[in-house]
Amino acid sequence: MTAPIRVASRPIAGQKPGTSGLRAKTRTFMESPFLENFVQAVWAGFGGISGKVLVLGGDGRFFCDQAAQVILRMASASGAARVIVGQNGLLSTPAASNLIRKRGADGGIILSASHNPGGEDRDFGVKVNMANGGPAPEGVTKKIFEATHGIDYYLTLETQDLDLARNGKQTLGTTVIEVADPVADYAELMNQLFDFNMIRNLFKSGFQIRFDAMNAVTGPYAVEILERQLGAAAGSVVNATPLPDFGGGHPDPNPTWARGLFDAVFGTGAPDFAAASDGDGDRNMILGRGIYVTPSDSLAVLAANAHLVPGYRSGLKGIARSMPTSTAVDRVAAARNLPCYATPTGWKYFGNLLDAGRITLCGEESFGTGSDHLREKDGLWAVLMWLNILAVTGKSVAQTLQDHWAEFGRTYYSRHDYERLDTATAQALTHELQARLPDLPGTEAGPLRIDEAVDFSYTDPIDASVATHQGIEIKFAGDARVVLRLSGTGTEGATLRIYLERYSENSLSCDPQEALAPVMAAAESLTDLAVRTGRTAPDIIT
Ligand code: VG1
Ligand code: CO
Repeated sequence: MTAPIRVASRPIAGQKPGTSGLRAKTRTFMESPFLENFVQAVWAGFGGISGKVLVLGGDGRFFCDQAAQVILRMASASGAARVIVGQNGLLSTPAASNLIRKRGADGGIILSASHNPGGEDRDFGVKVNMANGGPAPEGVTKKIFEATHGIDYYLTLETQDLDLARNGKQTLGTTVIEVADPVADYAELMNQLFDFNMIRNLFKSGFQIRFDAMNAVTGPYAVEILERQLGAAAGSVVNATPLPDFGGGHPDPNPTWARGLFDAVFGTGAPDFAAASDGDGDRNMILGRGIYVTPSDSLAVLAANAHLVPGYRSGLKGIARSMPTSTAVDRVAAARNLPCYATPTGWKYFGNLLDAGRITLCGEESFGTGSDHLREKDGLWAVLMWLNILAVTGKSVAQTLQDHWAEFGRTYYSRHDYERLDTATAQALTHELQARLPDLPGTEAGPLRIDEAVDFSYTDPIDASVATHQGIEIKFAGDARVVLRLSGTGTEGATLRIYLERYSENSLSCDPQEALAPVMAAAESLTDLAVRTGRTAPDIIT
C-alpha cells in the first residue's frame, strides 16, 4: 500500500472569488502545482474529504485525462472512501450532477471550461459541486478562495496511473475507485421524465432531427438516447465524438459558433428540429425549420407546456430565471399564477430554490435550461422537453412560437458580447455607470426615457445570503430594458455583456435586431461604448 506524501507548495493566483470553480489557460493548469493547489483548496472547501464519496468526470478536453489522475491520487491521499469516475474520465455536467444525487455522494469535481475552447493553448477548468449535485455556493467558494492563498503543501500518492477505460472497481491506497458508464444512469433518468414511446413515434412518422454535439461530451449521450433508444435516423447526431480540442472550434451552441447547424435550418432540406450542446453538455440551442428560438423564449415555451410532459404532469411549483434573462417567462408565470424569481447569473443561485421546492423550472438567457430533476442546467433534457412537447401537440417549432407569442405577446431579446476588452476600460465604464444610476430615472437615453436604474443585488429567499453588484439593470418607458454586466467566465481581458429586451403585445414581426435598435441606441448613449472601447459592433450576437 502507498502512503500519502506531502509536497511543499505555494499559493496560486487566478482564482476568482464567487465562481464555483476555476477557469484558466490549459498551460497554467499544466504547470504543477497549479492544479494540485486548487484541488487541495477544494478539499478544504469541502471541510476535508476523509471517508467521503466523490464523483469525478470531465468533458474530454485536452489535459482532462492527466488532471483526473492527479485528482484521484490526491483524493486517495486525503482519505476519500470512494471516487466514482466516468469511464475514460468522461461525464457531462448534468450526468455528474445526477450521479452525485443518485449515489448520495458528498460532492464532485467536473473537469471542464464549459463552452470555452479546449487544447494546450486554450482553456481548462475545474468545477466544484456539492452533495445536492449543484455548483458550490458562495460560502464554499469563499473558503476555497481563502485556502488557495494560504496553501503551503498538498497531499498525493506516488503511484502509476489507473486504467480508466475499464469499468468496475479498483483500489488506490485505501480508496475505492469505481469506473462507471457515464451514460447509463443519465439515460435512465431521461426515461423516467419523458414519454419515450411518443417521441419514438414522432421519429417513426418521419420527423427529422439534427443534433450537433460540437465534438464535445454530449455526443455519446445523444447517440445513445436520440438514435439508439428513440430511433432517430442514424447520423442525426453530428460531431458526436468528444475530441481534446473539440475539432478546433468553440463548443458553444449559439448562432456564431454553431453556424453550420444554424444555416442548415434556414436552407433547403432543413430538418424539422435542430439543437446543439456545449463542451460539458449543460447548454442547449434550439432551432426549428426556418426559425431560431432564443433561450429566453425557449424557457417561456417550456414553462407554458411542461404539463404535457409526464415528469411535469402535476404542474410547476414556480419558475426562476437569471435577472438578465428576458421577462418572457414572467408572463407565463403571471398567467398561470406561479411564483417567479429573478436571480443573479449563474446556476448556483437556483440551487436553494430547487432544494426548498419553491421552483420546478429555471433557466438563463445563455442557453441554459433545467429543472428540479438535477441541480445543473441540462442540454439534452431541454431537447427532450421540446421533442416531447412537439410529439404531443403535433406542431412545428415555428408554429409553437407563433402560438406562444399570440397568447403571451412577444419579448424581443438579444445579447451583445464585447470580448477581450481592456479590463481597466471595461471596469471604469461599469463603475461610472453604477455611480450615475441614482440620477438616471426620468432622464432620456438616446430615443428612450429611463424609468428605473438599479445595480442588481439579490437576497436569497431561503438562506438570506446577499449577492451585490450582479449587473446594471435599466428599465425604459415602453416595456424595454437593458442590462449590462461583466462576464465572470472569460480568461482573456474583460467581456462586457449587453442584454437588450423589448416587449410587444402584438408581435412587431420584424427582425429582433431592428426591434431592439432603440434599446441599443440607449445603451450606447449611456456608455459611450464606441468611443471608449473603439468597438463599433459586438463580437457575438445571440
Ligand atoms: C456565463 C453565462 C452564465 C452561465 C455561465 C456558466 O457566465 O452568462 O449565464 O451560468 O457562463 O455557464 P458569464 O459570467 O461569462 O456571463 V457554463 O455552460 O460555462 O457552466
Ligand atoms: Co457548460
